[in-house]
Amino acid sequence: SYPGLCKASSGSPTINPGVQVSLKRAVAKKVVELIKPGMIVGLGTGSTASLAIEEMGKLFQKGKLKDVVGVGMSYQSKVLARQFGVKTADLNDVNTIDFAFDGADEVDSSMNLIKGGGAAHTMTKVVDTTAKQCVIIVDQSKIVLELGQTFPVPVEVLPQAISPVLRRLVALGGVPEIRTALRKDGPVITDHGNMVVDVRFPEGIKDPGSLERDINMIPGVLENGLFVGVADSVLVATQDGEDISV
Ligand code: ABF
Repeated sequence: SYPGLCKASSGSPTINPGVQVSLKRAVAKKVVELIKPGMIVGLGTGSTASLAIEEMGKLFQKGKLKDVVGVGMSYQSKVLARQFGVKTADLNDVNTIDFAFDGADEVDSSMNLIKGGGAAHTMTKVVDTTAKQCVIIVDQSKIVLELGQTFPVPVEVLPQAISPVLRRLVALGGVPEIRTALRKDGPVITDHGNMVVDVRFPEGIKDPGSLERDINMIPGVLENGLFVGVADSVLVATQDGEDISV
C-alpha cells in the first residue's frame, strides 16, 4: 500500500496531461533541493529528469550548487545539461557518483522499477547503481501494483543476435516486439548502436529480481529495464500536492 498516496492502479491511470506536467515539475524541483555543494550528480533522462536538469541550471545561474558536477546518463541528458549551464563530466572521469536522480516508467510498492521507455536503460542502470544515493522521481501515474501491468520490459539487444534473443525471450514466457521508430520504417537504435525489444509478460511478473537476472543471462542481451533494489527512495508527485517517498 502507499501511505497517504494515490491508490495504486491495476490499469493505466488517466491523468490530465497539463496536470501531469505540473506534477513532473513539482517533483523535479523537490529533487534538486537534495543536491549539496560539491556533489557529483548522475543526471537522469526522460521528461521528468529533464525538468530537474533545467531546475539545476537555474540554481547554477544563481551561484548555488557550488562545485557540483553532473554526469549525464544519455545524450539527451548531456545535451540538456550543457544547454542549461550545468557543469558536466563523463562517467569514466569521476571516481564516484554521490547522488543520482532519474525517472521511471513503472514503480511498485517495493521501489522496483521498469525503465527504458527512452531506450537509455543500460547507461541509467550503470549510473543509478554506481550512485551512493539513487532517487527516482515520478508522478502518480507511474505507480503500479505489479510491474509489467502497463509497460513492457525493455531489453537492449545486439542487432547481430536479435533472432536467438527473441526466441530465448519467448522461452521465458515473454511476448517480444522490436521497438520501431515513430515512422515505423525501422528499429529504434540506442545511444550504443543496439536494438530495443519490448517484452510483455502475459502471466505477470511475480518475481522481478529473478526475471531481471534471467533476461540478462541471455547471450546478446546488453541490459534490461527491470531495476530491482536500485532505488533508495522514490519521490511521487500526486494531484493533491503531496510529495511522498514510497
Ligand atoms: C527514463 O525516462 C526512463 O528510464 C524512463 O523510461 C523514462 C521516464 O520518462 P518520463 O519522465 O518522461 O516519464 O528515466
